[in-house]
Amino acid sequence: MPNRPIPDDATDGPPDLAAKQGLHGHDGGAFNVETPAHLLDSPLTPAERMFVRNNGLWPEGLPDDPDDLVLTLDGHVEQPFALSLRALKARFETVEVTAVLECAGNGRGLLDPPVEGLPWAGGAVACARFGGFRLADLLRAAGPRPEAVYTAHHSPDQTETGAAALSRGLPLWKAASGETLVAHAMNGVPLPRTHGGPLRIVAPGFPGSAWQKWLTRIELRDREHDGAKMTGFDYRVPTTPVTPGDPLDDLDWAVIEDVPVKSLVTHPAAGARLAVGEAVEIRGFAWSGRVPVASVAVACDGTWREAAVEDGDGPWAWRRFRLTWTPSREGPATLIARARDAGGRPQPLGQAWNPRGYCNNGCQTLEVVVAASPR
Ligand SMILES: Nc1nc2c(c(=O)[nH]1)N[C@H]1C(S)=C(S)[C@@H](COP(=O)(O)O)O[C@H]1N2
Ligand SMILES: [Mo]
Repeated sequence: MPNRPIPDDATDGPPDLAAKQGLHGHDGGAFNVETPAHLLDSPLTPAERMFVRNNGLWPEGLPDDPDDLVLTLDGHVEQPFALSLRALKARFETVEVTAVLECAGNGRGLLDPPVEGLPWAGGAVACARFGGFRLADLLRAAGPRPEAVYTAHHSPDQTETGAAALSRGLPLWKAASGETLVAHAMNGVPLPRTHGGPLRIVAPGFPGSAWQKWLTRIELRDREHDGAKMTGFDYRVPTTPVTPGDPLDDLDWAVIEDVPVKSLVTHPAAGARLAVGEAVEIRGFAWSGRVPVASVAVACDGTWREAAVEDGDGPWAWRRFRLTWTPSREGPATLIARARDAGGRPQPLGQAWNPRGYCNNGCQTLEVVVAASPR
């Protein structure tokens, strides 16, 4: 399906696409939309406000009844199996994890010099409560052989030339971690088709590319997976610092297995009109990968102040930060949020440039306008 304007009825797309109102669409052959920051102002992002990242066309051939979906687990295992979602629900416990889903390319569009790839401005991020089976439980049932070190995830979505759109995997340590799910629910309802239903991988702390949608097969491998968008420069970063113009082939590239600390102001909105002497709550969310968020500071019109940071819904959820600011002078003003992780690493004040534009956690800069007196 070409990326046309978001349809206002569901006749030609997955049933929940119709609700994607207020999101910003990107050009290209696949359906990709992102969320303006002010629409992300709730601890759990509703499905209708969640960004969509498709590397290919919508999948075909998935069953109408999600419970009829068959998931195969094979490869380097003792007991391969193929079970319907109905049978999986009967056999495996469903647990819930609240986690941040962020495209590795989020913020790429802010890089200078620009790099190839979807120019996400910063809204390819969301936080939701996922329900599903622990991948660890499925793996235990299949019995990985000693040589198994990596999973490979397979789905029916294809590019326009008929190749697999994306087939990513996880190192076994992450696949077998308790937070990694094969999810069939989101925010208390069956996982919407738009977001990978009937089944998707949820890999908290890994970039969205690892969260395989429309999952039909998990294969255990004795080496790192080499499926679509796993090799070359895709979803990889150079292991050493790089400057624009460096020849890419000379660099050592590693799969992204963590995300750096980051924050987003969700209120006020960019361009909001504030007033001298009138207090405004500045709030948003901070998140990170393996190393937890420690603190958030916000520069309000040039002065840095610490925000209060609330606990998230578990270790993989984003954390609300708040700060009250009373503008004291008229004119344009800049708000900059800067989170720091428990290892003492702050978000860079500039950009985190790399050749493919992944994991740009540079501080968001928000312009507002302060008027002379209350409206
Ligand atoms: N099968 C499949 N899974 C996929 C993708 C895809 O194109 N095909 N895109 C990945 C990428 S790059 C991201 S960022 C997330 C986006 O998830 P969402 O569309 O639910 O927001 O899905 C991941 N899973
Ligand atoms: Mo992504």
